[in-house]
Amino acid sequence: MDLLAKKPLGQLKAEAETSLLKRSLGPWNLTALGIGAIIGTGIFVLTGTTAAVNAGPAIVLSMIISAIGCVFAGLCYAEFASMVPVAGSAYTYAYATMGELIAWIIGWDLILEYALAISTVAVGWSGYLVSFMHNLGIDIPMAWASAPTNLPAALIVLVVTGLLVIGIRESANTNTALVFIKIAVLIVFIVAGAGYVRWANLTPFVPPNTGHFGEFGWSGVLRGAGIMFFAFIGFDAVSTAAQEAKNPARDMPTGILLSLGICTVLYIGVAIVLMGIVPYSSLNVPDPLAIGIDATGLTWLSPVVKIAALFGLFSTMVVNFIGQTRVFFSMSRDGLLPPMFARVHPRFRTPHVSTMITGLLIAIAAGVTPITVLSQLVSMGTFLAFVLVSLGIIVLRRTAPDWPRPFRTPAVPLVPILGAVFCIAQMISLPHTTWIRLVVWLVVGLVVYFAYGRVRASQKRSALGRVTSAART
Ligand code: ALA
Repeated sequence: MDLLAKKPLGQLKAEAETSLLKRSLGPWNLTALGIGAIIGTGIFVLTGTTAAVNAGPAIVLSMIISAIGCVFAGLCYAEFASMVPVAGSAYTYAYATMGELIAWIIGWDLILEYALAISTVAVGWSGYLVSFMHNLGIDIPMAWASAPTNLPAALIVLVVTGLLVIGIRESANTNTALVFIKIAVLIVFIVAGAGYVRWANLTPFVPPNTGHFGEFGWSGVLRGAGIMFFAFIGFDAVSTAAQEAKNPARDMPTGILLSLGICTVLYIGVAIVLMGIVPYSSLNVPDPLAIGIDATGLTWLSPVVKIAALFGLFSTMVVNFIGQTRVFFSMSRDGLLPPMFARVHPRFRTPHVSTMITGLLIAIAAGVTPITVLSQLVSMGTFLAFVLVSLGIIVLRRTAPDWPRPFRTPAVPLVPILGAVFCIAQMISLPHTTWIRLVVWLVVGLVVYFAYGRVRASQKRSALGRVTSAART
């Protein structure tokens, strides 16, 4: 049946071998790529807003819950990435192993994960820009820098789009430099702020529930985990670069797990220090880390943190954008999206049409939507993709036991089950409105699939089949 049609392994290998992309990335480049995608608006903005509204100082526990779920899912991702080391992330793995419909759902979900994450990061960028300009004596009116007219957010997306069209992605070194800046600023924040932590700010560690689910208390901790999950999203972007990895079987799992581990340690450090420096209730602002630094009185550090945040968030957008265009490239090549998404510019060698269309939509979303709506929908969509990836590992151990697995997820089925359970628990903690938005998104996706992708993809498969059998005779 079409819905269960799988992409043949031979075709995947041929695509990997004929790829124009160079195999130049080692384990450190891949880890840097992961960190580049992970550290962003989550830690720079949501840590503060989520502590103020949902979890209080116990945001630290929220982060730990979220990180544990990510490690389980990351171990499953790593097995997939080593089995199917070609570009396209979870979408490609699913197409090779679980059939077209699940692949489509995951690919459609990844649009939420990557594209909408860029909008979210752009809103975070806008918050730090306003804050930095204030230091320079220029006050950008909030009416222009918040939904539904967040002009800096929309404009920065257009700048990133332009750079990607002309091919900024060539520079892995720039990414590595920006990653160092991001890591450095978080470490400086921890070290400089540690001396100003006051225990009074950290107690009560779990503020009492207000009577509403998700507003402090343990339900607040869980909802905090669901929201802070956004901060960890991105480690799977490593898997979109599988085709450029020198030794994907070994380096993909390393890149995924190491980037996740480094970010988790940094996040927990930042959260403890931030919660200790200022009362959590004062952090429902667009630039919480800056508020934390201002409270220490280290005036020289404040602009440094803001500039580093601006550069750091910029790089997060670039890396996620590249991930998005690669997923679109794979989906289009398979016939599930129109061919223009796989068109490559003759001179720039970038998927320029796909980049421009996506960039425009991302800019609009960034300009008109509040950060809470965006970030929660990104988390929700990504949770669903992670649940499918985790369960997929269990299914595949049964249906394709002989497929080579250079990296094996440990303790199957326990680890994938725990991955799915952690993700589902955090999904349940998110508000109903976010669920409704996810369902609407999925319904739109299914309409597109049944009206367009299913027919086109099956035509493409039979054309490929004819070519293959003609070649054999
Ligand atoms: N994890 C990324 C961020 O926090 C998406 O911005």
